[in-house]
Amino acid sequence: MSAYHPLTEQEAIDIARSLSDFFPQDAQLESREIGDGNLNLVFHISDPASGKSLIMKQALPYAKVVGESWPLTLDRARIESEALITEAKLAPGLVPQVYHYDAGLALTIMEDLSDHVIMRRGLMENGRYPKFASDISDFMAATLFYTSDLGLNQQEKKRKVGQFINPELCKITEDLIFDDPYADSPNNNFEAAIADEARALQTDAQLHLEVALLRQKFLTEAQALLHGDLHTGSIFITPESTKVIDPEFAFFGPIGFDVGAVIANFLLNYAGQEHWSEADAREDYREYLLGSIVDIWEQFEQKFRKHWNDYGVDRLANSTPGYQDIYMKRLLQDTIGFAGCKMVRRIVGLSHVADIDKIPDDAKREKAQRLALGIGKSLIKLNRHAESIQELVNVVRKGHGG
Ligand code: SR1
Ligand code: MG
Repeated sequence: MSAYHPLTEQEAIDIARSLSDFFPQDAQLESREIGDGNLNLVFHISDPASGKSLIMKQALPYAKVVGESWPLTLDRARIESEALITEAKLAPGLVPQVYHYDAGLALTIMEDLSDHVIMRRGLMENGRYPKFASDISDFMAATLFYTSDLGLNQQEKKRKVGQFINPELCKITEDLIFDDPYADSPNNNFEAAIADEARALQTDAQLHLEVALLRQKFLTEAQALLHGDLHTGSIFITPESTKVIDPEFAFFGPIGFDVGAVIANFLLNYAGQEHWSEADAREDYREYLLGSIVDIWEQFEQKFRKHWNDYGVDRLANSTPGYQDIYMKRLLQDTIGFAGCKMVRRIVGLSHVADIDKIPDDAKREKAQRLALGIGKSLIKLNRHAESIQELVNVVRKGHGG
């Protein structure tokens, strides 16, 4: 096992060469550090002659987005590589292939997906992805069902809960999503133009009650192995293919947290469509996004129920009339609540999304931020009362006077 130190581009090449048979012996390898996320180094290693390439992702011992003052466990690299291997078994073809994991260097070597684009970027360019709802619902239904007590032997599941204990990464979520936005926290980051809205979040007792209840679920409900950070920056996409990346936040938590993450990031992009000047084009794309959200939820629900009906392992859950319907309704409610929390944090919390931050016009950006906050708050307040995904759609339409 190698001793930990952050790699240079040249060292990444040396490691790539030592991988037996991946590159031709005499390859002239090129290396570029391309990491633009919040936490890690990412090296792209390629051989222009053979066209072969791979990705090396190395955890840093601190959060890159803040600096060395925020130390962070290297164990997240193990969690990520083990989650990717689990997900590849349950949802084949929907995650990058892991070639090698080096625990000492906190380094995962995996398939290069440069022929795909990061979905956040794709949606910002108003791309449409006809296979996405089907692919992401396949991914979520399989990974979440077969790691829950419904689809996995319960003794085995408890051992897996131990394997994926991830306290430091969970704390980031507990603070940045479920606490800071509702307090006068130094971690918060919002524009002066929406200071009134940001301050109002700190005194909204009805909102605080719902967020506290959702936070309790995140803290205590080991329902299934989550991806844990399933936003559109964690998805590589083409119109024909979907690959889910970056499960370093994986742990056993409430299923709605993953489903809500996907929906929240579609809605953040929805709010970001303020950048258009032609109303027809803007509303047309928004309809595409809303239609996708409904498809994602409906396909997820239908596939999760099918896994359950065909392969459920829990006798009482399988055979008790009404149980499955109550379970699925709670998943929908959790999904809506967590989606709302994830929208709010991206507007007033530490880490934002480009869909909104990159709108150059100040007034349009402010309008998008207020829209996202309004939708997020309404979803949080709706969550425990929701009966159908249509209620989420109604909240969104109402949010901008539709
Ligand atoms: C300090 S890390 C900030 C955010 O980046 C990740 O993608 C997670 O969403 C985390 O909350
Ligand atoms: Mg990430």
